[in-house]
This record gives sequence, structure tokens and C-alpha cells, in this order.
Amino acid sequence: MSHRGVIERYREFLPVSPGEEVVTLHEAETPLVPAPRLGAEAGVNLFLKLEGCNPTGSFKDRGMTLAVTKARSGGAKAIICASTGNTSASAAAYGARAGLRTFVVIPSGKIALGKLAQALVHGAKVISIDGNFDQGLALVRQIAAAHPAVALVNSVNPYRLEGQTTAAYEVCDSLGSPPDYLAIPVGNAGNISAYWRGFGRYRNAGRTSAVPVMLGFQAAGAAPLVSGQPVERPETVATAIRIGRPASWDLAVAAVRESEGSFTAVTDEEILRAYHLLATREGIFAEPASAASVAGLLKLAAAGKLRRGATVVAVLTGNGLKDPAQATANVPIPETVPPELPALERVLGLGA
Ligand code: AN7
Repeated sequence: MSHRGVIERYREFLPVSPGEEVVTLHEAETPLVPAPRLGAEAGVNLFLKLEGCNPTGSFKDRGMTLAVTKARSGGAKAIICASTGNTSASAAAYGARAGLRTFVVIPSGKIALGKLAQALVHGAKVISIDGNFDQGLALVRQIAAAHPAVALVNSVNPYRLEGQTTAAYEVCDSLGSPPDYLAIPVGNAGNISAYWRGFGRYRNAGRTSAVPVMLGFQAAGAAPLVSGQPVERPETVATAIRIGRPASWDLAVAAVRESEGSFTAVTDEEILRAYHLLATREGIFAEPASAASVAGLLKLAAAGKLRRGATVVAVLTGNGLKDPAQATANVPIPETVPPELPALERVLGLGA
């Protein structure tokens, strides 16, 4: 059976006991799609890892299957997270599947509509705070510490990162070897840390013989890992990565240092350009935060900082449909015409 889910597919690398009852939506095994046109622009052999094809539309499902499996087998009655959107959508779905209550804390007005809809439809208790993600995370950590029946499922939960290592295994399995570079958007910095651990573990297990250079990209208004300083008031159009105090700071810094990679900031303009290029030139609709990986690659390539002809995987972390407001912000409004052939031909430019 294909799409058995992260735990069944990579069980030998994950901390799950044989008898443990798994909570899964048969996530992962996402497509790795060549991007020849954008690859040519960057002078590299580019592949896109479409994490928006996961059951809840983002990479978060890889870690959530493990975190929620462990929460339930550990006797939790509820799960809780703070979120810029995707973690809450995933937690709400896996929480529903597990029969656990889900509590979600979000920054008021700063999460994409599709993600909010997901959390609500799955029946999570959603609380909006008049504050940002970093403040929300500090609060939910305190709740989980004070209430043992409530399991924290943010990426400070070690099972989240363990589950997310599977994306690195998949990239290697799909390509037959690791890429030269891995390009990835960075917010709370869990995913870049998980990929790095995964690539290292796969090499140590003899499955591969190398590891990639890790290229992390942050939005310019929320780039603490680029500046080396926490950002008190992060701002970016890419709300998913509007984070000023990444929880996995040290792990992410180690990933970049050990792989001889880099952190680079991309502006909102660069993010939105990449977002439109992905959609119009490659047929791929990813959310703005995800487009930061491609924006960053184009930026590094233009500066002569990418080896020409290298194999590059850019991780597109979430589905474009998550953020309909952004999607419809800068596109023409459809023209309305009478339901008549000549009128339709005229507006299509197909008239006589
Ligand atoms: C589409 O949902 O932090 O660096 O609360 O949704 O591992 O945080 C989302 C993060 C990239 C950054 N792309 O990953 C949340 C949340 C998308 C995301 C990131 C997120 P990390």
C-alpha cells in the first residue's frame, strides 16, 4: 500500500514501539517535481518538494502524526499549540482523528484564512491573542507545564522534529542521493533542524554517502537568524514565518554551520515575485512563506553564490490555497460578460 504514513514507512528511524497505536492521516510521500524554468533562471538543476500535498496541506503533518500518537499513548486528554496557522490546522486534524481535544492559540489577525478555517472545521478550541506567535508559544508552554493532561505539540515537542526528519529521507529516496543544496524557509526553525538531522542520520545508516549544504531563508522583517538577534515585532506578508524568537535557534545555527550553508533574508517583494513565478511558470501554487525558499535561491544565484549546475531541492512547505486573501490581492478581477458567444470571444481576444 502506498502512503502508509510517516511512521509505517520509516519506522526503523523513529521512536515508536511495535504495539503503539498510531494516529495517522497517511501523510507524506509528497511529490518531488523538477522545475526546469526556474532552475534555468537560477542556473541549477532544481526540484521542488511539494509539502502542500500533505493531508492538511503542509509539512506539519509529518511531525504531528508522531506527536499526537505519543500524546495519546502517554494518556493526554488534550493537545495544545501556538501557531502562525499550519501547526494549528495539523494539530486540529490529528487531534480530531485521535479523539483528543485540541486547543490552539493564534496571533490575532495574522493567520491565513484557510488555516483558521481548518482549525475551526476540525473542532479545535481556537483562541486569538492580541500578541504575536512568540508570545503565544511562551503561554502554551506554561499551560502544558502546569496541566499534565494537556500535551504540547509545538516543535519544542521532540517527536515533532523526529517525524519531520522523514522529509529528508524522502528527498534522498526520490533523487537516489542527497541534493547538493537544500533550500528551506525558516520561521521557528524546527524544519531546517529536522532535515539536517535526517540527512545526517541517513548518511550514518549507510543509505547515502553525503549531506547537502543547508540554505535557510527568512523574511526580511522576521530574520533573527540572519541578524543574530531576536526580533521583538516581526512583520512579513508571509505570516507563516512571522516569528522573532525561533525555538530551535541553536539546532538551526548548527545545521547551517556544520553543512557550511547560510541564512539569508528575502524581502516581501522578493517572496511575492517567487510566489507568482512558481504559479505562472511552473504551475505550482505554494503559500508565500514557502516561496521564500525559491526567492532566496534566485537571490543567491544572482549574487553568484550558487554552484552552477548543482542539484537543488527547494522545500515548498505549504499549499497556496491556505492564503486566499494573498492569492487574490494582486490579480485582475474576472470580467463579467453576457452569456453569449460573441461577447465571450471578444473578451478572450478570439473575435473576428
Ligand atoms: C508554510 O504553523 O510555525 O522553521 O505555527 O507554516 O519549522 O517553523 C509554521 C511554520 C515554513 C517555518 N513554511 O517552519 C506554525 C509555524 C510554512 C510554515 C514554516 C512554517 P519552521
